[in-house]
Amino acid sequence: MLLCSVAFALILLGVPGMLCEVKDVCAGNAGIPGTPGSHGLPGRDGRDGVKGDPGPPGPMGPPGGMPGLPGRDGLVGAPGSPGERGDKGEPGERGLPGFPAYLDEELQSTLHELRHQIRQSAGVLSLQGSMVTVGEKIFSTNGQSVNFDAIRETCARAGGSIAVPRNPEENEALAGIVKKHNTYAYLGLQEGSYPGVFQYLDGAPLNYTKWYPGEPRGRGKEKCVEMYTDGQWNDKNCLQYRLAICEF
Ligand code: MMA
Ligand code: CA
Repeated sequence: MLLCSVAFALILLGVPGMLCEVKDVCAGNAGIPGTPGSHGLPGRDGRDGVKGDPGPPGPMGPPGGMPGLPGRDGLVGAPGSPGERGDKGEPGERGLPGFPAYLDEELQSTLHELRHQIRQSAGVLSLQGSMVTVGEKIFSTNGQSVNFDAIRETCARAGGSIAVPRNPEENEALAGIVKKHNTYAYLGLQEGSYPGVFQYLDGAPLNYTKWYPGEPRGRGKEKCVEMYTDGQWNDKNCLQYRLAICEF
């Protein structure tokens, strides 16, 4: 139809060589497609896309501005080590008079019990012969024989000191122990700075002696004193094994 219309128009325009009768319209083959036209104008902006992720932090800015205010106080620290002991204070005022001890029933019954227990202990020890009481003094032996220094050590450990008779009664009591063990004992005496002059271990001079006739005759060579089984004394070197008797 379009072709016919074009041909008809050409006839009407009187184009030479193009003679066609209206009845005999012919249809040719399609021509080669033309070249693409030029780009059209840019379209309008599309709608906004969805919001993107936040970007990375930016670099630190240059220093500037005034320093900030100080922060709050920190937590309390651990306690320090104790200081040195101070000087002793003045004694306090004297307190009111106390309750009289004889009216304190609990105290009295404790004392009664202690006296009873001490009496029992002393009784058992004296029956064993391991304790001899003379006046305020108690002599006791462990039955062992050792040298002078070892006896002093043993007695000191026990809270006493090596036995030494200070009067005839004490000498007799000690002699009884020596005789019973049939072993000489060292006494708590020693030779002082002058040969033949003996003293108590604290350096005090003797106020009682019971030397065997002719003793002491070690003349500086025998600095200790032993008791024979008859209770008499002999100066002797300190390295013999002698019965350990202590006094308390
Ligand atoms: C021993 C010794 C002395 C003591 C005399 C007594 C020989 O020495 O025990 O101390 O004086 O005997 O004869
Ligand atoms: Ca002697």
